[in-house]
Amino acid sequence: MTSIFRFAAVAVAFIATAAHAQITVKDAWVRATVPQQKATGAFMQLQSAKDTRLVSASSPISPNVEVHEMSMQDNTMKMRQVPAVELPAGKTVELKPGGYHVMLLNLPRPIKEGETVPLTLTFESKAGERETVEVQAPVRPLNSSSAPAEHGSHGDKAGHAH
Ligand SMILES: [Cu+2]
Repeated sequence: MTSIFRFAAVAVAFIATAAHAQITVKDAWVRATVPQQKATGAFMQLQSAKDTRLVSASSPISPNVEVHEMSMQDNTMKMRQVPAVELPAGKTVELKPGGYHVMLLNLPRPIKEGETVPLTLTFESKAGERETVEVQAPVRPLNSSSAPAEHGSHGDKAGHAH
């Protein structure tokens, strides 16, 4: 069962792989949002045959798309915009929850599981050559990640009753 499922997942990954010879995008996905949530992240694995860097991204579903990095600082998850994500030749760089991600901001509507989000990624080489890669990223549910579990309602309140 597991191997069949895995095979299906690989097939999807191949379809999602950009057709460009130099840069490969695998396993792209976007995290679903809940109503009122105006931003979400897109995640993927990037690999390039030559040194390059991811400098920007865009999507028809969001007027503001930024490249972000999340990191732990003083026990708090901090998120900031970065000018680029370096892609050393041949090395797989993962955009994942808790690390680099493509941030989709000011969403006009919720993004639901089962949708596909088109993304255009722009890469720039050291020589300043730009190229774009189109990706169709499926939307996955909110809880599908290896991100730290959110702290919900922990039963920390020990009662004072006897
Ligand atoms: Cu972000």
